[in-house]
Amino acid sequence: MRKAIYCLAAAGTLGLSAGLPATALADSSAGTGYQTSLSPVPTNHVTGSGSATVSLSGDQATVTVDTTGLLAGVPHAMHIHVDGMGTCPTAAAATDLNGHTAISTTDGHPAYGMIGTSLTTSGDTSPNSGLAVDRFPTGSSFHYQRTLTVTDDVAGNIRDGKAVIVVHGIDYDGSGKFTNVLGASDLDPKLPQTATAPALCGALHAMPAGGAATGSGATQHRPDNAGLIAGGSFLLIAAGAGTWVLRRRPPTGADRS
Ligand SMILES: [Cu+2]
Repeated sequence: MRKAIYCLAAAGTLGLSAGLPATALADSSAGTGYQTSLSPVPTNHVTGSGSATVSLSGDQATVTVDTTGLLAGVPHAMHIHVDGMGTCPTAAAATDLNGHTAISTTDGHPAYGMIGTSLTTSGDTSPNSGLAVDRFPTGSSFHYQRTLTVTDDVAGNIRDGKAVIVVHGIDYDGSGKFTNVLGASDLDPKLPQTATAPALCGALHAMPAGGAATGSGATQHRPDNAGLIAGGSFLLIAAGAGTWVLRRRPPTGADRS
C-alpha cells in the first residue's frame, strides 16, 4: 500500500512538470481560454443548444459561438453580458409578457447583467450595437468566430468568471417566425419581444487544465494537451495498479467513459 502511494506521488510530479511549461507557452501565444455550453433559457420555449469559447489576451478576445436548433431565417442578437451575478436566469425570473409567462432580456439582467460586448459579425461591438439586427448571425445553426477588442470591465468579468454569453431571438408560439405573441420588446418597442428575448445562455468559465474538448482552441493547444494527457496516463496507470485488487471490474463500455 505504501508503495502505491509513493508511485502516485511520483506520477503527480511527472504530470506537473510535463504540463506546466507547455501550458504557460500556450497562454502567452494564444490567450487564456474560457468556455461554456449554451442552454435554453427556461420558460421561453427554446429547444436549441450551443457552445461558446473565448480566448482572452489582454483586451483582445477571440470569441466562437456555435448553435443548433434556434429559430431559422432570422438574426440572433448575441452578447457578452457582464456585471450581474454571472449566472443564467432560472424559471423564477419569468414575468407576464402579454399574458404569457416568459423571460424578457430585462428579466434576465439580475442574473447575467447588462450587455458588455455585442457579438456582431462586423463593425462596432459596443453595447450601442446590441440590437444591430443586420450584423448578427442568422439561422438556426451557425458558427461564429471573431477577434474583437473588449473593455477593461468586460475582460475583468471574463477573468473573474462573471461573464455570460446570451443568444437572443425565440419562437415562443412555434410559428416559425418572430411574432407579437409576447407583445413589443422591452428593449425597442419597434421590435417584437420574441426577437430580443433570450434564447440560449451560458456562463463563461476558465477552461480546465489541458484545454477544451471542443472549439478551435483545442487544436492550437494540442501540444500542451499531449503533455498533460501523458502526465495523466502515468496517474491512471499508478492509480489502476493500486486499486486493481479492490475493483476488479470487467472492461465494459461504461468503464471507458
Ligand atoms: Cu444579450
